[in-house]
Amino acid sequence: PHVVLLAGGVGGSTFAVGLRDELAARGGRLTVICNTGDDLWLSGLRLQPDVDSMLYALAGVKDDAKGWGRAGDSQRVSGELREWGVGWEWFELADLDLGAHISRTSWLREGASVSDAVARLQARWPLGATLLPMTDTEVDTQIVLPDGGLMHFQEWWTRHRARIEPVRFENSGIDTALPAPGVVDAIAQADAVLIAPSNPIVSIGPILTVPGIREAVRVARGPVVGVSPIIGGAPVRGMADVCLRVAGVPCTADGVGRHYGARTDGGLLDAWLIAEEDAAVAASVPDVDVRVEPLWMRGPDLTRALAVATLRAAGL
Ligand code: GDP
Ligand code: FO1
Ligand code: CA
Repeated sequence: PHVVLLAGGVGGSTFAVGLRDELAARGGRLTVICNTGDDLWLSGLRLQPDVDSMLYALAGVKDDAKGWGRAGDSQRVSGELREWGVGWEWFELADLDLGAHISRTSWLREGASVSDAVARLQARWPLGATLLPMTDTEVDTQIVLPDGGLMHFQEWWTRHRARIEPVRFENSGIDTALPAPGVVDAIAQADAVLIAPSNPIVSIGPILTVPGIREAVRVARGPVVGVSPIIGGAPVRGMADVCLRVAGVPCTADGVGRHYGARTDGGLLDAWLIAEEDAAVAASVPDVDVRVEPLWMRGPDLTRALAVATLRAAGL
């Protein structure tokens, strides 16, 4: 089967590896549509945190302890940058990772599209999956501050650890952005469309806001199945609790399920996977096949089992 996954960085890429392995064992195919809302310009370089997390995870070179960046990376260059006051002092730009940023930026400056750059980055490794950015347009996520000012999502998270309460999130220019080449076709032709256990607001939110993508998922031929990133009423890691509060969505597994909504009722989901911890309190999501499965991705075996359960919910 051909499966499409909508995903962000840390949670999304962990799930993607298990899914890729399971599909490979079945002779299937995976296309990952990745959030680019986290992307930013820093020190003259274009960074794509979620794309890079996905790339490194699928390539098997991710730092699994951190959940992002390259395994065994070093900090020689950033020590030099710090001496000159270049970059954000709180933001890690490690040496091997910088190789990707410099390569990407040089391709973009030569006129390549974001899709071209993502294709060239992944051509280095046999990922066993096709990685597509959601759009080629720059739609970097900003938080709107109480005084009306803007701050890039990465600064809000990595510097302030989400302790400033945003008024809302904004992706300037997204209303006129187009889905990246191949995105809509992949969704339309997939045997299943899966929504990773990723941040619903700042990872999956921007993907679905690119004009045409939500509609493509709604009318997709295959079933649409989501996995809750919320377990026991809390995010496993990250700041999804703050993001959900800002968006007015309850930080519960069924709250997120209702936020995505039933496909039969103008929403996206045919099935929704929640954890045992949430089964008792989950008021269920109307018109969605809500299934209780182990959602903790603690190690490759559990992650693979979650991929199997998700495919099963999609009838595969
Ligand atoms: P980010 O872009 O790096 O923030 O990563 P994602 O948006 O792809 O994923 C972040 C979400 O992954 C968080 O909301 C976590 O709750 C969720 N997450 C992390 N580990 C797990 C896990 O083991 N199981 C589930 N169900 N969700 C997880
Ligand atoms: N996360 C941090 O918490 N601190 C960092 O200094 C940091 C640097 C960084 C550099 C490149 C990259 O691709 C990712 C990086 N991340 C860092 C991870 C990333 O900012 C976030 O975990 C996710 O984007 C949250 O959605
Ligand atoms: Ca992210």
